[in-house]
Amino acid sequence: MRMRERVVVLGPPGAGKGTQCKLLSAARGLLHLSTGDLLRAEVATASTLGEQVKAVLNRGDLVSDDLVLAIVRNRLSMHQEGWLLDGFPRNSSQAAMLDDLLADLGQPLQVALQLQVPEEELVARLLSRGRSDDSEAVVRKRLQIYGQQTEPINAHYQGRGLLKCVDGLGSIEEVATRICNSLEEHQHSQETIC
Ligand code: B4P
Repeated sequence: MRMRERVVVLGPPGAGKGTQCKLLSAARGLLHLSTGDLLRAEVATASTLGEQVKAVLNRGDLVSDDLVLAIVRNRLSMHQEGWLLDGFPRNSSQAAMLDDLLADLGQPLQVALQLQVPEEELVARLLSRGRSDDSEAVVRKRLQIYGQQTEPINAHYQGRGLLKCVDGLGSIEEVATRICNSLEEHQHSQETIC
């Protein structure tokens, strides 16, 4: 059962999605699919596409839906076991595309985990991370885009009874424990309903 967990991890930039997905994928044997990591890997190849992606990341904008969907479709169609989607979907059109893709693949989503962290803590974490797209102006812009485009998709999952909110403040280990408890609780409630 565990090997087939299919989870979307949501939350603002700096909430710790990447940090927690790495731990969770190792602990539960799940594929960790981070659209941010895959985009940064494309930038590292210095291809023409990579140069275009780099300019978008450095502005703090979102990369085009079609490009991100192509990346996700390619990876998920090769992987029938459990997975964690980290950083996707990022807006309502990506959420609708993901619904269609998962219906096509016969891999229904089981849970959407939302990591919650106050804005000033997010800014502090991202500025101390020091990635090339983490200047204060870019971080503020990413948070603004998150509020406008990404946060509204929580309602998409809440309406289907799939949203679980987890407090992302505290040590990395404390947050990881909360996430595991939340997944177990969700799984138990689904089994009870079935
Ligand atoms: P992502 O790579 O998804 O990264 P993120 O949102 O910046 O950070 P994350 O939440 O993963 O935080 P992390 O664990 O690193 O996105 C980067 C860019 O890629 C986007 O801005 C966008 O341009 C593009 N992109 C990605 N997906 C896209 C999509 N679907 N569509 C279009 N564009 C897309 O943690 C942050 C820091 O906090 C780290 O330094 C970490 O060590 C620290 N930290 C983590 N947990 C902590 C804790 N509990 N306490 C203290 N510090 C903690």
